[in-house]
Amino acid sequence: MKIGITCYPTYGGSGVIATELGKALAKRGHQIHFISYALPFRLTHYIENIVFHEVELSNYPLFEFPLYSLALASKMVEVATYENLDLFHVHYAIPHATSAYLAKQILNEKMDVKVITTLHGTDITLVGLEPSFLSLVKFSTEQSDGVTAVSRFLKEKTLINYSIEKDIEVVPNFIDTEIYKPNKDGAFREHIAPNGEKIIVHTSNFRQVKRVTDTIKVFEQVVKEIPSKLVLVGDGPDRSECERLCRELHLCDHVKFLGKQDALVEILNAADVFLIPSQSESFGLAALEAMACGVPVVSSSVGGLPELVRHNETGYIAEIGDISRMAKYIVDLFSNEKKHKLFAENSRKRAVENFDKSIVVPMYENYYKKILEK
Ligand code: GMT
Repeated sequence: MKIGITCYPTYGGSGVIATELGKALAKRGHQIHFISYALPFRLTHYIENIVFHEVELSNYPLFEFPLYSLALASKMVEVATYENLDLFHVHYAIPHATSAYLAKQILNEKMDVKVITTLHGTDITLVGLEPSFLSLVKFSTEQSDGVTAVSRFLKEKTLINYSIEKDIEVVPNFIDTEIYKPNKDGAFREHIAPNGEKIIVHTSNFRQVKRVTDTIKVFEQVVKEIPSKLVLVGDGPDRSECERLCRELHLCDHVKFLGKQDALVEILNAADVFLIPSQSESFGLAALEAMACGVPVVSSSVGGLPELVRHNETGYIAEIGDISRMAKYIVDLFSNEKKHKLFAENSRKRAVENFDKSIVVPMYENYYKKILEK
């Protein structure tokens, strides 16, 4: 198949999934054309069957605001025409599904290019619900030839919040469990916890929905019981507030802010627990990455997290903001080696058996076939 993939290239789980999907499909012989404003950050080297098309923005003085959605639609038309695309697969509805709709209409007389939209999270649960976007997201989703959502939760939210009557296919996030795998050889653990302390890791983009301050409040309770360290990976709007909170709680010696990091597998492998207390999380790719490395997850009970984390089997789930319960669960895991080992093994097993790319990529491939046959 000849597939145009559009995603946010520089940031976030939707871009990761889109890029890894494109790479996996290219290896399976499909022709992949990434169409975006920058090279997806996971496209680090040349891969046969992958071409990148940059959307260039005009800086004509009259356009005070960049016309990205329109420039993207134009580029989609160009790539579909000259590369003879079968379909556009767009990740994150805003504005990608709308640009794809426009491109499809423009191409309509010449060719029938199908549009598949993958809903990832805040495109539906947050940004899309803003009054200025709601009808646009509803329309663009309804007009897509196919729609996938990354969890049952997100599918239900889409159908209810936007009053949409449409078949939405649930295709979960996936991971390469050959790359994200247990490996306890790294030097990171000793560096962070030289006296054998336990390690809690959290990775996110430090937006409000991630409730990163909760990780610090949970840690404050854990460290009172068990010598431990908290490692925070990533950056974003709430980082300063988190650093301030650490100072206020006198935790600076125990909390390490690493900022954005590439060596995630090594960091995750040093973790004893991964903590994700989000306010909203349609799937939780970060938690899956940890599980694949054999790290039990303590999470909030929101969104798609309960579809990933098995309570009392691969980790624990608590209500949003229930700091004490999350701390209690972590202390429980830190003080019970046998249980920790079992949860770690269960986590790895669940990642391999349900969310490995060899299982999920064919789900997308089959869905493409189904939509193309329509
Ligand atoms: O929706 C977002 O906040 C952005 C998006 C992204 O690009 O990172 O994250 C969502 O998509 C990921 C990949 O499907 C999911 O694993 C995340 O759970 C989801 N984030 C939220 O729902 C907050």
